[in-house]
Amino acid sequence: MRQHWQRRAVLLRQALPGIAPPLPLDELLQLAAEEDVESRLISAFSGRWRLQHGPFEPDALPPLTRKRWTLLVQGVDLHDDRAHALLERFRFVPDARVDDLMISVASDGGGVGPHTDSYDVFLVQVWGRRRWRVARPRPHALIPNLPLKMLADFEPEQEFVLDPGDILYLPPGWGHDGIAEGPCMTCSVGFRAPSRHEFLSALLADAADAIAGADPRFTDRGRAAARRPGELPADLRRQLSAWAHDWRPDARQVNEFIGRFLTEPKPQVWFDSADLPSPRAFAERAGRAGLRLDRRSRMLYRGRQLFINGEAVAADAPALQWLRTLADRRHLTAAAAQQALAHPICADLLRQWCSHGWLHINKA
Ligand SMILES: [Mn+2]
Repeated sequence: MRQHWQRRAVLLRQALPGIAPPLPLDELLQLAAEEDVESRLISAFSGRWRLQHGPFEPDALPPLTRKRWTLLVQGVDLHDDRAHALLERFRFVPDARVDDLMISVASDGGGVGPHTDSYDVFLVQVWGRRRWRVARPRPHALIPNLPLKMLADFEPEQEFVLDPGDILYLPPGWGHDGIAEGPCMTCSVGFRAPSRHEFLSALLADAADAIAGADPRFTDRGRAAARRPGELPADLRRQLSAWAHDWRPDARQVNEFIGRFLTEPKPQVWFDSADLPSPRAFAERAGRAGLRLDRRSRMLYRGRQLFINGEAVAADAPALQWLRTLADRRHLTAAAAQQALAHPICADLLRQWCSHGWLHINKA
């Protein structure tokens, strides 16, 4: 991390020896047929680039024996525990920076063309071989009139052929072009890095909701009759300017918003809620089997603050200890769950989260 992260491309030969696709090809294709799964088909049949958006029925896809196409399935970790388990191997990067696992399957010669991305990526080869050509960041021109952003002037500096188990790391902005050598599957571990615009638009929208309560309105009792009706009144400008300049979120509000913002589930995420179990039944079952976070749950903490799926949570010190453990390990063993449930606040939160579908009792 210290030497390479966000600095340079690195090839990690056999970083995951013996790795297999996290889910078999037919199951990946089934996911691509689902409405709530984001998928794209990119083909370059007879040299013509084409982009299509899913869902795709499996028999609507070209056969793997036909050259030069690739199917990209986004956010597979949200839909499949095995894909989520692969993403979890990258927790040497903080959860707040991890985004998703994309899986691409390609026929011989398939790829998306030379391009750059705004985020770091680990490209994990899980089946077959792929040839990657990469180049350091520099200003690029794009090929006009294509459905994809493709570099017009890509000049590769390094070239690697990845076998299953090999990983290529690329920092943001590096030019790269991956071409399948025979049918292959690649998992892309993607990261998130908020931009100032993204963060401030969300913060300002949140702040706007927060100040909706007591809402003073401009008044101008006793105003003289207007002689120049087109002129912007000075008192109106002064009042609006004062509202703009006097508004400032305090540190507590900003810190709380940061935690909610960074744990906000993706728009397509749905949790399956269930009835709230009785405290006794819950304690008994969770204490026997242990607890695990749902793969879609995002949970972070900072000091005494705790956030889960876009909500800030208040907890006392003994509860916090176990909730932080849950955030770090994403599960509590039966023994740990028993101790956690001994704290009333902790027990109540965990029970609520189970009924929201954010947390599950392990299968005994
Ligand atoms: Mn890319």
